[in-house]
Amino acid sequence: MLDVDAIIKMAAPEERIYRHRCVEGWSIVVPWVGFSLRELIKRADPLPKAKYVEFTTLYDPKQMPGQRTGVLQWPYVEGLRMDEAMHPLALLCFGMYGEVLPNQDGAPLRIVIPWKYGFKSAKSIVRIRFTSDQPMNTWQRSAANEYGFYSNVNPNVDHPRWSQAKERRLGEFFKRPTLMFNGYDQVASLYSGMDLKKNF
Ligand SMILES: Nc1nc2c(c(=O)[nH]1)N[C@H]1C(S)=C(S)[C@@H](COP(=O)(O)O)O[C@H]1N2
Ligand SMILES: [Mo]
Repeated sequence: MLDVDAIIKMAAPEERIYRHRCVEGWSIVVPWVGFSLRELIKRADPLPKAKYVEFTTLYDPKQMPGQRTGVLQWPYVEGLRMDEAMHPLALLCFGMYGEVLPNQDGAPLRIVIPWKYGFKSAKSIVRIRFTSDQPMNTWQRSAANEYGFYSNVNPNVDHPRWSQAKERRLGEFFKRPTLMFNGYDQVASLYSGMDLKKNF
């Protein structure tokens, strides 16, 4: 067990300006505050059999009215493959716009995975666990044919109910083209040899 105050002191905070692309077709550019998730993982020193990281988030229907409904199975859970979580772009985040993270954006601690659809960027994390099997993330559990485990931003793989080729940047009128890996080509080697149409 590690206190959140101890976690955020593990490395120097950095401001990282990332594109954010929601699976539903909107996007935004956000200045986050945090440091690479790998800093925390290195401290935790996982066993070699740890192949994935699972993030469980806060279940508190008193504070979070959406959780009083059955739209999803709560708590919201997300997961990453270990090499994805160890990629320097994967951010452990506790602030935005130079301020402490607001509750609605995932206080006190969230992850930001800029090359994946926004739902992979779990907010208000209360538990991090290493696993040898691929974790079942909440959206995949709810509709596995629509939301995969990887969910890398990919303009060539449409959602079954809408195209992913374009996106609307909040505040803009015309749509702009969506970029492979949301423009973060640095991560491409994580997926070399994988069929990204199958592993969507
Ligand atoms: N715990 C939790 N994390 C979550 C979600 C959620 O419903 N619960 N929604 C996801 C989705 S779909 C998106 S697009 C981003 C939105 O982040 P923001 O609220 O900071 O804009 O959070 C993601 N993380
Ligand atoms: Mo989203």
